[in-house]
Amino acid sequence: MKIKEMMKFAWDNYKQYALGKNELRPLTKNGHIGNMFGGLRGATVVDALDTLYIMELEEEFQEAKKWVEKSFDLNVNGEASLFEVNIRYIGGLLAAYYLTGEEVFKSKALELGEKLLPAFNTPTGIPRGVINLGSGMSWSWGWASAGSSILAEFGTLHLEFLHLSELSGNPVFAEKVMNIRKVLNRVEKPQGLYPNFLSPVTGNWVQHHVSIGGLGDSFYEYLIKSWLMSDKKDSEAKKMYDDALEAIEKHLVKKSAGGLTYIAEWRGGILDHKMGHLACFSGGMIALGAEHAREERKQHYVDLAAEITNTCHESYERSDTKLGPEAFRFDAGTEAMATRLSERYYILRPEVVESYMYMWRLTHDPKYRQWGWEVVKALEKHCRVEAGFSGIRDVYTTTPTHDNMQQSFFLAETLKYLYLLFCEDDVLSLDDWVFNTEAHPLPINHTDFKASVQQ
Ligand code: DMJ
Repeated sequence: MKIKEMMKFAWDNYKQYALGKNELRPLTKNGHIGNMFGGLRGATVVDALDTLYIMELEEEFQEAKKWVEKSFDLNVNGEASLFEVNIRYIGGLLAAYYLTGEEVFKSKALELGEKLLPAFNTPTGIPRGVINLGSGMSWSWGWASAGSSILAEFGTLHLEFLHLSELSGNPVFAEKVMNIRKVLNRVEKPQGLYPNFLSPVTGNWVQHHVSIGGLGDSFYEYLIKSWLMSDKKDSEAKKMYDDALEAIEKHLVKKSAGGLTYIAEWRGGILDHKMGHLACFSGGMIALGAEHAREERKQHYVDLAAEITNTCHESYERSDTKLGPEAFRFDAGTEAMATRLSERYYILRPEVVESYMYMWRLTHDPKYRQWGWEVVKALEKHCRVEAGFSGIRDVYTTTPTHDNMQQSFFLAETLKYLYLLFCEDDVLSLDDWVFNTEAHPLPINHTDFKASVQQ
C-alpha cells in the first residue's frame, strides 16, 4: 500500500545517505547528528525498527537490525536528553524486542537503561533533564527556569522503565519511576493542575505554567497508559489521570466563537488561547481513556475527543498545504490558524494522525480515514523531495521552503499511525499493546506485572 511505499522511500534514502547518523537531510543528501542524544547515533534506525517490522519490510528490517548488532555503540560521551533517549532508543529497542524476540534489542535496551540511572541522583529523586552517558554527570536544561526539571520529561519514563525492570529482574528502574509519582502526589497542585516545571532539589513547582502541549503533554498520556499497561491494576495512575483531566477540562478547555473546542495554555491563572501541534495528541488520549471512564462520563469523553480531533483537523484544513502549523490560535478573530510567522512550520509531526488513528479505532467513522488520506496526499505533494521527506517552513503557501530534515519520529510515528489507520483493528490491538509516546508498542501485561504496582 501507499504508506508502506512511503516508509520504504524514507528508509532507503536514510540508508543511502545517512546510515549511522541520527537523521537524514534529504535536500543535501547527508546525515545530521544534532545534540539531543549525546554521542548516540542511529536514532532513525532505532526509531524505524518496529515500523519496518510491522509493515513487513523484511529486507529493510534486517538492514536496521544488522546496524544495531554491528554498529550501535553505547560507550559514548556527550550530553543527552534523558527523555529523548528513553522514548526513542529505549522505547524503540523494547518494542523491537517484544515484536521479534531478538535478544540483541533487549540487551541493548537494558545496557542503555543502566546508563540513564545516574540522572536520578538528586535530593528528591526527580531526574535532571540532561545526562552525560559516559560520565553519568547530569544537569538541568539551561533554558528551564531555575534548574528545574520538565513535567513532560520526567513524567514520560514510566512505561519503559517498568519494562526494563520486568526484563532485567532488577526493581531499580520501577523504583525510580514510582518515586517520581510519590513526589508528584505530595506536592500541592494549583486548581488540581500540574505545572510544567518542578525543582529536583525541593520537589516544588518552579512556575505556574500548565500545558497539555509541549512541556506537559506526554505526562498525562503516560498516566492513562500506565494504568492500561498494568492490565488496569495500577489504580493510582488511573485516578491521577481522571483528576488531571477533570482539572484540565475545568480550566483549560474552551470553545471558540466559531464553535471549535480547544485546549488553551494556563499561565498562573491567565489563559493563552493557543494550541500547539503537540497538544493534538490529546484527542487520541481522551479517546483511549473514554471507554474506561465512569459510565455517565463515557459519551462526554468520546465527544470531547472527537471535538478536539476535529479542531486539529481544521488547523490542517485551513492551510494551503493541508498540513497544520506548529501552533494555532483562537484570538482576535483568528480560529485554528497560526498568527505568528515563527509558528507556521510543519516538521512531519505525528500528533494529528495519531488522534485520527485512535478515533478511528474507537468509532470507525470513515471520516478519520478520509482525513488521514488527505495527510498522505499533502505529505506526498509538499514534503516528499528527491531523497526523502522534509519538513516545511510555512504551511500557508503552496510553494513552501523545505527545512532539509527528515525527523526520526516521521518513521517511528507519523507513518506508523497512518499505516495503522488503514489496517484492521487486530494489528497491534489496543487490547494488547500500548504505544509509548514515540509510537513504540509495548505489551500490556495480562498476567502478573511484578514491578508495576506493588510499591
Ligand atoms: C516525538 O518525539 C514524541 O511524540 C514526543 O512525545 C513529542 N514530540 C515528538 C513528535 O512531535
